[in-house]
Amino acid sequence: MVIRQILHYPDPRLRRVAEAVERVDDEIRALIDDLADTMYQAPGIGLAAPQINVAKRIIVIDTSSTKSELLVLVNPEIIDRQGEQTLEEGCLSVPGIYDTVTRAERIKVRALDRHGKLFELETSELLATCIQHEIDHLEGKLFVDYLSRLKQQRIRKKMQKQDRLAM
Ligand code: GNR
Ligand code: NI
Repeated sequence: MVIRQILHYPDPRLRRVAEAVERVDDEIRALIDDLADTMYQAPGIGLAAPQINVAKRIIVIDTSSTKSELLVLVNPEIIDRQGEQTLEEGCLSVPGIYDTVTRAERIKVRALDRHGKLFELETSELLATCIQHEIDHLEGKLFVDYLSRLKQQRIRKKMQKQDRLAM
């Protein structure tokens, strides 16, 4: 078990565009395990490598109620999107903040699994939103970017104060 530290908004390291994984080897699998351990411990339903300060295109997700269905996506790509849905989101990098975001309702995603095998997944509802939220992290994007400038300003101040007090 390796629990890694999760970066908090407005840390500029969350803004980097992550690099594609060239080969899914043991080192990448160890990183996937750390991501999963850190996600479950938080607890959260998803985590992207940039959130633990690793600029690689890797995400883990588990939206099951039993926390027993780990989904690993390496180099994920959304190849089809349909409709719109608005759900309330939170983010482990913006703790304590929740707000609604409108995203595609149904997506088809292509990715590599933990063995480097290509697979495709068609999904909707919370899992579709979560995958889009995590892929945004790989692009240096956060859910707060979809909120008004005023809300973003308030959130930034609140987070800076929280993290100052925590130090
Ligand atoms: O734990 C999380 N919950 C969540 C709820 C609604 C939409 C997206 C998410 S992802 C978030 C964990 C996280 O920050 N992943 O990047
Ligand atoms: Ni997040």
